[in-house]
Amino acid sequence: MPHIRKNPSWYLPDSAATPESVYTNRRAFLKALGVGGLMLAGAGCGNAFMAEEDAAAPAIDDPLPPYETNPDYADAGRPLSDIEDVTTFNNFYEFGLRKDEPVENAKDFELDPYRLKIDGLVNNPIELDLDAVEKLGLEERVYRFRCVEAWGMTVPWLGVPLAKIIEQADPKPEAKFVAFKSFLDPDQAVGQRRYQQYPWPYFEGLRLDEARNELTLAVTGMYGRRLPPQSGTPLRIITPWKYGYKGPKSVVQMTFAANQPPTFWNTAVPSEYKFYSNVDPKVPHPRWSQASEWWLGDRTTRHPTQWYNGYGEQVAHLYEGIPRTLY
Ligand SMILES: Nc1nc2c(c(=O)[nH]1)N[C@H]1C(S)=C(S)[C@@H](COP(=O)(O)O)O[C@H]1N2
Ligand SMILES: [Mo]
Repeated sequence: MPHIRKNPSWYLPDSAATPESVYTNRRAFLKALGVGGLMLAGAGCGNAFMAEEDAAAPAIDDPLPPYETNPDYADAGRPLSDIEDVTTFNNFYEFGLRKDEPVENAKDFELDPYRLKIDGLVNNPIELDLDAVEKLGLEERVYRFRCVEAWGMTVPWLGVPLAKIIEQADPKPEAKFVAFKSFLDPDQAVGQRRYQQYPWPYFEGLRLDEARNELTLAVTGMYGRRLPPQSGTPLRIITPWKYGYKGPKSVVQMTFAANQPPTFWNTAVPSEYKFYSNVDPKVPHPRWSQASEWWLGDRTTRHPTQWYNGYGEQVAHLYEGIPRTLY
């Protein structure tokens, strides 16, 4: 593995887990008992569904299938962000509005069993568990990431090109867009209980050619491990040329459609968040400039923001003839 790093704060060895977190996490609980799901099933106290459920439940310390770093995206031209910063400074409104809340409030969050449901205008509606997604070809790519709030980071993601997932579902010719839906579970997500003004669950959308672009990733891990809860376990979408909110976390459904789908932030604050949301230093947010940004770990040094976050070579052709201010 090319990136060797110290374990981040969210990675607790079993011996360090508190009794409380052990008992609220079914997987860790089974581990503490020294039994895996397969053994349980084999011992006759499980059924096929249980065995399957266990196989689908992701945990941070579950082994990943073998993967390689994509040589085209091995180097993002700037230093990797510190994993500690990336996993303690988060936007995940389901778990609180402050940047330091998701790491705490999502600690025990899991989607178990996990299925990515793919439906709408497709010839082959399917549900994929995490193994099925990763079998399509997991790879590592280092991408620049830019939040609309003018901060950035640089992350070694592990993911599958979304185009490979789309191929499995075989969209019909009428399909021109794809809508994504995040999980809905107010019992686990304090923000979904507390902030009723938001139209939960989180939802986003892309044009089909954007979704199929070589850059678009269905991400299941980062820094050589699976995604921790606060980073969008078990699967999130990453489109590095767009502002971060275009990439929903903890995605459970993808629906192909003929028309442009509504989005969470455009629905909540239409005057500030448009559908395209391409990174563009020349198009200011109504309340602040987008000309520069700071990177996690150093709030005081400003860096010039690049059009399409520097990915114009891969995506500029998608927007020929569309005025930048529509972004
Ligand atoms: N479901 C969901 N997805 C989400 C968000 C969210 O609040 N809920 N926030 C978005 C925003 S604004 C950003 S910048 C990134 C933040 O990802 P990070 O916390 O891993 O940096 O997630 C995006 N995806
Ligand atoms: Mo963001």
